[in-house]
Amino acid sequence: MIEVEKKFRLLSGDEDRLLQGAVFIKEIELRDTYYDAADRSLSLHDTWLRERNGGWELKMPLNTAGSDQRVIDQYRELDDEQAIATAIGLPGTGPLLPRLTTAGYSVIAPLVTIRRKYRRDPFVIDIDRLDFGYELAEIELLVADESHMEEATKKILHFAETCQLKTIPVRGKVIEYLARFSPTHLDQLRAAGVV
Ligand code: V4E
Repeated sequence: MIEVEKKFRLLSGDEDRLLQGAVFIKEIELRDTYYDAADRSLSLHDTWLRERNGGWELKMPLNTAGSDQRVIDQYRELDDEQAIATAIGLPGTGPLLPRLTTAGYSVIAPLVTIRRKYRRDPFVIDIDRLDFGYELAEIELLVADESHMEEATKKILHFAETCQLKTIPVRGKVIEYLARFSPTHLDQLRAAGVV
């Protein structure tokens, strides 16, 4: 199964409309620590390495379209430490963190998110609240394979429209963190066409 997902900013009244008839599933805390190489070579290739609640995850872009094509947020994800090390060209073996440190990687964004998860069939809706005062909704749909992704994207956008959500460009949580706390890094991402 592939998860097709799209993020939305929540303006006044949006959350109530989005969650009308939705069933609350659970609330979780996500502790994400994002890392990048000293030359920012991961993020400048729209590649994102994080430790989430103790496990490692790498997100790499599926399509190579520019940021103006960002209709849906689709990434390939790895969660095996050795597979991640191979993908980012990290030498050696063993646990990732000491190898990253040796290679000059450092933390670029520490994020704490409270995520509330709901089901409003056939969609799953995440409401994310960050510790630094940012809020996002994510609408997700599971599809069997890539041939259904376009149809799923249309369904998500249509559903969002019926909830009167604005499909304005949305900064993901990391991008918002960099905008507030590392503006020079954000400028580099803009110059590279990642944002
Ligand atoms: C993909 C990405 C980043 C990594 C974080 O991904 P995101 O989907 O925001 O995290 P989260 O916590 O919702 O993941 P989930 O729990 O669903 O696995 S950081 C930046 N990006 C891409 C990106 C971009 N290139 N440009 C803009 C404006 N926003 C985001």
